[in-house]
Amino acid sequence: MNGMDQRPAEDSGSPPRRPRRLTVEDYVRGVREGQRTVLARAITLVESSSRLHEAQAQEVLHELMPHTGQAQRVGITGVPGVGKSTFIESLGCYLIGCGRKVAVLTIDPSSARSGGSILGDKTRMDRLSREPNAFIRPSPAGENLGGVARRTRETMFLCEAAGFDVVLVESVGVGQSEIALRSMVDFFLVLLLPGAGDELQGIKRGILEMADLILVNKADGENRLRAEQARAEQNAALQYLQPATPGWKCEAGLCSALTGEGVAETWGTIERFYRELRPTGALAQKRQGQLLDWMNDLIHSELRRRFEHHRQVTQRRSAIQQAVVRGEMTVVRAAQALLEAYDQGRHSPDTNSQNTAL
Ligand SMILES: Nc1nc2c(ncn2[C@@H]2O[C@H](COP(=O)(O)OP(=O)(O)OP(=O)(O)O)[C@@H](O)[C@H]2O)c(=O)[nH]1
Ligand SMILES: [Mg+2]
Repeated sequence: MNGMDQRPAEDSGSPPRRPRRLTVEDYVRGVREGQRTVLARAITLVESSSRLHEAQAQEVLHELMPHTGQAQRVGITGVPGVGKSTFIESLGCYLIGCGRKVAVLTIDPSSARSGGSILGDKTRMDRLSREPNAFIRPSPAGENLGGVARRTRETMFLCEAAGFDVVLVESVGVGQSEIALRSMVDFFLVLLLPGAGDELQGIKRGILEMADLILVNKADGENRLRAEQARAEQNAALQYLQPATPGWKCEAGLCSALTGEGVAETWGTIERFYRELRPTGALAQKRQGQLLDWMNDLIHSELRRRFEHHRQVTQRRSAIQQAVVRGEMTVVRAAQALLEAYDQGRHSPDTNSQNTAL
């Protein structure tokens, strides 16, 4: 591949005009050649909710599929302000220094509303954003987490096809976004603040149980001692947890994203993860499981959507609900009646079941 070509994919003649529409072949070639403009446009295509774009996006992704999968996929989560972006800046620059090509993505379902994270990340990742071998793409806009996570996942595939060999994904660390993140990366890194208890950090036990590595960040200055205590506590608690990734033992370490201390060691741990899990097939198995889970999730959410919007269902729903709350109908019969209404009307032309939201 030709490295990261910065030139626009279109003719650069002036005066500026609307960019030429790209064909599937244009997208595939441009992405494979590492043309950043084409990569950015391919991501925009993937993020589009227009049916027409969606069909083209799926064609592009299909063509690029054989060229995906070679990157190390690392997810980074933690409460707001723990230092995720600063850590990614530090790790990203370290990796660039090692000759790697680094893509940075985010899952942030709130970004459409606040717009803040985009601005924030641009400044937090100032050094990295100026590196020619780095590519930073903020979270796609989207009203629901499922949609946002799916776009991030497809963007990851595009970046891999464009030759990025490390993909770092940041999640906002609130709500369910870290669970979505966990389902698309190989290695899941949870950052903690020194000194604060789990409750204070809004970290649910479940998140720590999903971690492949826990890092107490901001282990600098007067925080150092508290950070060491927090690490010891985490290591003690980890003794009783099942490994998140079979065959891998999660440990707690220290780092300072600000000074860069612990960043190289962290990457050493991640490299060891790949060294140990690739040959056993555990990594391949994890990725295959993620793909199938994703497919099943899409089917389930689409089936739910179709049911919820189904005309016969919406027509009968209110009466059936009333009957349930008044104790006139058992819950099982009510559910059966609504499912029958769905089945009966499924093939009538006026239902919207043909309009998939996938
Ligand atoms: N002392 C110290 N400060 C840090 C460290 N890492 C990050 N910070 C500071 O903590 C603040 C938040 O850092 P971010 O990197 O934006 O945190 P984040 O987790 O990405 O935050 P959100 O994206 O808002 O969830 C910034 O002011 C950083 O400078 C560290 O290792 N030590
Ligand atoms: Mg951030």
